[in-house]
Amino acid sequence: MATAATETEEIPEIQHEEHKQPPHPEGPKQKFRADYTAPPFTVTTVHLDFILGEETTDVTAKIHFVPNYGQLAAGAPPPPLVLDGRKDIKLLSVALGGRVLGEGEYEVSDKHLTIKAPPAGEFEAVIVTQLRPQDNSLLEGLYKSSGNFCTQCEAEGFRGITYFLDRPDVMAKYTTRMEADASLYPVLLGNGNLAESGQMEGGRHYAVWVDPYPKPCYLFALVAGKLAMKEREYTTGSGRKVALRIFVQEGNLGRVDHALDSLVKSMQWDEQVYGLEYDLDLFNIVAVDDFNMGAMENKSLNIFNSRLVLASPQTATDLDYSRIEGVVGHEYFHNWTGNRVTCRDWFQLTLKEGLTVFRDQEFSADMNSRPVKRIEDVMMLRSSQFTEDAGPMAHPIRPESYIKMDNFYTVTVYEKGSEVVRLYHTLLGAEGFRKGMDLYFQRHDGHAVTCDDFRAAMADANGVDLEALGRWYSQAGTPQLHVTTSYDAASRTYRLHCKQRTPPTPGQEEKLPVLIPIKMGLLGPDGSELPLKLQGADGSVQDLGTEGVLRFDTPEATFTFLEVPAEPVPSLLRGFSAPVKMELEGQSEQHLTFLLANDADAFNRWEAGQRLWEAGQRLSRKLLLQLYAAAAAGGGAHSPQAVAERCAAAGGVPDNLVEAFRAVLTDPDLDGSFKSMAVMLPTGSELLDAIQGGDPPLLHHVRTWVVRQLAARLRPELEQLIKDNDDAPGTPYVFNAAACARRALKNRCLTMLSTLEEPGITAMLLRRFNEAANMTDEISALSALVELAGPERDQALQAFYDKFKGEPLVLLKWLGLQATSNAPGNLALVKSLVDHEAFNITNPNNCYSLFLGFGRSPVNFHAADGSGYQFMGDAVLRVDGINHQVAARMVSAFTTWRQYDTERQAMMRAQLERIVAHKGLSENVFEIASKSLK
Ligand code: B3K
Ligand code: ZN
Repeated sequence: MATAATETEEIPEIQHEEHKQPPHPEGPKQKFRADYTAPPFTVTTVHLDFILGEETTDVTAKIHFVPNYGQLAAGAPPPPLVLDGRKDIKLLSVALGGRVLGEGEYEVSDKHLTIKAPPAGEFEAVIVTQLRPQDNSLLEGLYKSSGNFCTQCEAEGFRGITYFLDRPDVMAKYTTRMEADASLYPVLLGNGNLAESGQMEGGRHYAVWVDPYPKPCYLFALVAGKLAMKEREYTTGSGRKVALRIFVQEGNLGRVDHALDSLVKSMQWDEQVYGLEYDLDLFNIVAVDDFNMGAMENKSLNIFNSRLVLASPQTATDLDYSRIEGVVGHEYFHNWTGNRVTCRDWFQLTLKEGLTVFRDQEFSADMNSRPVKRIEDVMMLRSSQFTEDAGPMAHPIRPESYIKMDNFYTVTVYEKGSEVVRLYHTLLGAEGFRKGMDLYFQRHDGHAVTCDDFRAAMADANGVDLEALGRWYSQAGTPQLHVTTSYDAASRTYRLHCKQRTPPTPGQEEKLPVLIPIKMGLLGPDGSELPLKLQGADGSVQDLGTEGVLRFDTPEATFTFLEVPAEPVPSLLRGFSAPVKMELEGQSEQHLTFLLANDADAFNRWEAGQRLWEAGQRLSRKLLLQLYAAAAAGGGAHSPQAVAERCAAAGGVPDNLVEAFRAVLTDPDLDGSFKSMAVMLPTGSELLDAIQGGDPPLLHHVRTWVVRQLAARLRPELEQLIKDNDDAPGTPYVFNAAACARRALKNRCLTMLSTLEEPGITAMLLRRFNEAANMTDEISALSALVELAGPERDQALQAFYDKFKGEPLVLLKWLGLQATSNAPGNLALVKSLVDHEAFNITNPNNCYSLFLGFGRSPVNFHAADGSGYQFMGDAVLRVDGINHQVAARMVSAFTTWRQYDTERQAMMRAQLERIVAHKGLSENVFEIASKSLK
């Protein structure tokens, strides 16, 4: 690779569209939500004709334009028609009203086709473009995956197919004709219904698909290839028969049943809960190996990353099974929340994504264990979204600006967006929420709308004012809720004093209070729920029953409850009723134990357990930080041995911490999934939050040492739990909450024991690895072995590779495990994997497993000599030359650079600067890297 110096140029400034004249007219530009204007033209129909070929693919787009620019002044010509495009598409011709335009009548640039003088009134344009899908490594627009043609158009990929008004508020009816070689591409799929198909001369064939529903171009899709199919029939509540078809590569047909089952369950659930039926006779899912993200909800032709379709007990883990169920549901639910009602502009993305994540979370909760699902979602929110909200990329769920929209498919827009939808549900109740949804569809079916329209539908359907929820859409940052309580025995009055504050985030120094619905109850001394008599501002008394939702929307407020017979134990923020960080002052260990035993709300029972455990965790965190300080104070080499000696000299692990772990592990009333989560030490990133200028490898060694001490002292309990949760030989794999809990707990115990690095335990792991009856157990044993030095590690990795050589999805796990390993000097292995026959740098899943996996290794990514950073910086630039979206995700490994010690900060910063200065950098990577540096 050439040196940075020869490849650099001045760091370009971000240009503000319409706000500043850019030096490079088509360079990186910020787009602002406030600048939205309706399109000057709309489109009613689009006829696309694809001649799919091995060298080139020609696309003829017949587009019917309708003026939307309003009344023209007398004699004034219509405005120019500016269509979006991409530099890798070749314009062959453009005709208006049947007349081919001459060169002076239009202009083509890297990003646009401008028709200078369109006719007044409606007109038809015929645009012919030529594409080379086989060279399209961006995987946006039309491209090839495993020899098959497929598309990805959200957010702005359609402009890579033809010149168009590529924005979601332009909705049209599409007809797609495609022709291709019949033996290479026997399956031809499009949106809507198959209207016609037939054979042609020269061994070619064609198909015409007609989609009766108007849609934005980001929902357009096409697939042509050699695919096997499995079908099931579904009958909707009103009697419509729908063919459900999943298309996969030949040989994978035996692995689609779980996805098909999940689809049927999703369809039934949407009918039961929202009264929403599917609206066509056909629903297709196609699995492709090369895909930038998880899946895409194209109208009636969902395209999925194959890792979210294919599952068998031998190749997929419990986590894979549960993700497939959730994502199949998510994409199906988009048919109404996203497709029938879509977004006016991309700033409104959370309108469809936040709402659809909420719907898929509720679906999974109904299919499995509701409390466990809620706990998992909240854990994820706290670990990823709260971090994003506190870092340089913090943005509101409805962002105010972006350079590349693809960078805003974030945990904030999706997961926090879902929490905001949940606020409506909490405030209005299930029935009120359903009324709101009904009105939303009644008003907006077939239209492209905004988050404000959603809020208005919810408010109007229920006759309530929901303006106060507006700030959740415009403010970034996680609100902090601080609660103190007081009880006056004489007047039998109980008060909750609440304060809120949202911390400043980049570009948003001042914050205003948000509406926080606090779902709550009060528990009497015997554990029963007390009646809630809330005093109003005017002195009136509101009877809330035994559970109420307090509306807290000011900087401070006091909620007063009357006729409270004795000081109660409060149960606040039930079900995690708002995405905030709550601190309840004076919440004692006794209160937590009492809530754990008595709270009527299952989530809060777990939360009490967590907080109780957090008391232990605080203890362990304190311990870890103390040991970290002791190990760091020694200076010099930070080898695992040196760290162990210093930690032992600093006092080791105290008995009360060991007892806290023992109590959780041996409690017969606790669920296995809960136990497996509860015995985990705080994560490295959580701990780094509490350390000024942390040293990740050192922290890792301290943490590993503590786990080893715990494993040694809890060995009998761990061994007993493994025995209790092991399946008898020959037990068939089932995917359900109980079976997953057994596997989760058993495997957690095995992982803890593996840190002892005893020959007997290592041999036992190797035996379990060899004899594993399902992928969940097999990969768990392999992960533990990969962290150990010695022949068993290499033996197991080789055996796994030999066994799954022909299984690209399973090899992703193999790549990921090795990349993430903290084995000393593992970078050399990772570098060799880049050149391994199993690794394919043009495949996004491969890059995510290898490069993002490597970025998760505290030891090797954060190596003191900067070699890990240099490797990742090189990899970002190399991948950016292939696929911008994948490279942008990789660069996020550097965005937390301010958390680390001075030397690491300087080295990570230098990589970000090198990346930003790289000539020919994509806008995607430029946006993330430059924003992280600010
Ligand atoms: N809507 C797609 C995501 C598209 C991402 C574009 N970069 C999947 C989903 O959320 O359902
Ligand atoms: Zn989605």
